[in-house]
Order: sequence, then C-alpha cells, then structure tokens
Amino acid sequence: MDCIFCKIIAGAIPTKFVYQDKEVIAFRDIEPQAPVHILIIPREHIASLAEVPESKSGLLGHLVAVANKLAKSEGIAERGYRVAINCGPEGTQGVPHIHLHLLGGRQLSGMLG
Ligand code: DGP
Repeated sequence: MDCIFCKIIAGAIPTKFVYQDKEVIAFRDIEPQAPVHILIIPREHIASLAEVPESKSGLLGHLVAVANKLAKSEGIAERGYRVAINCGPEGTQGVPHIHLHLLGGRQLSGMLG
C-alpha cells in the first residue's frame, strides 16, 4: 500500500477524521492554505478525477455533498468557500488518490489564491 491516503484510511497514519461514512472520509489538510482546509476522499483508491468511470459519477456527487455539509458545520457556508480537485501533473495533483479540497474562512482570490 504505497498510497498515503490509503494509509490514512487504514489507520496506519493516525489522522482525526472530521467526517466519515461507508464511502467517504474527510480530514484536515496537513498544509492548510486557509483557516478551513479539509480533504474529502473516497475510501476506494481511485488515482485521480480522470480515473473516475462514468458508472461511478454518483460518487463525485456524494463527495460534493459531503463538502457542502462540512462547509455548513465549519461555519463557512454563508460566507462562501471553494471546492477544488487537482488532476494530474499539470493540474498540480500531488497525491495520487482523488481528493476534494474544501477551502474557506478567508477571502480567497483568483483561481488558486
Ligand atoms: P494535491 O496537491 O491536490 O494533491 O493536494 C494534496 C494535499 O494533501 C496537500 O495539500 C497536502 C495534503 N497531505 C499530504 N499528505 C498528507 C498527510 O499525510 N496528512 C494530511 N492531513 N494531509 C496530507
């Protein structure tokens, strides 16, 4: 198991989950770019957004629904937030296990700020 996020799911890297269900877990990013920076990932190892088969597109909806739920529980839903998925080398994806970034709690700027 080389995937760092699979290790987190398996409990091999102690990490506090801020959300979990049968399909999805969420935890705070180790290098937060905003006061709220949570990663939402499927338990199943899927390397990137590009690897999600059409038959599993419902999983993406579920991941987004969890992001929305966390935005509410983190108190940033009213002010606004960003949900981002980096995909592949030029998309600056560092960890090859699909993940949504939930960012908020400060004024974001541009596409990445
Ligand atoms: P990306 O560039 O989209 O692949 O973002 C990967 C994010 O994962 C990056 O913001 C840092 C975070 N990250 C990497 N390793 C760990 C870890 O072991 N624990 C936690 N909580 N976050 C991690």
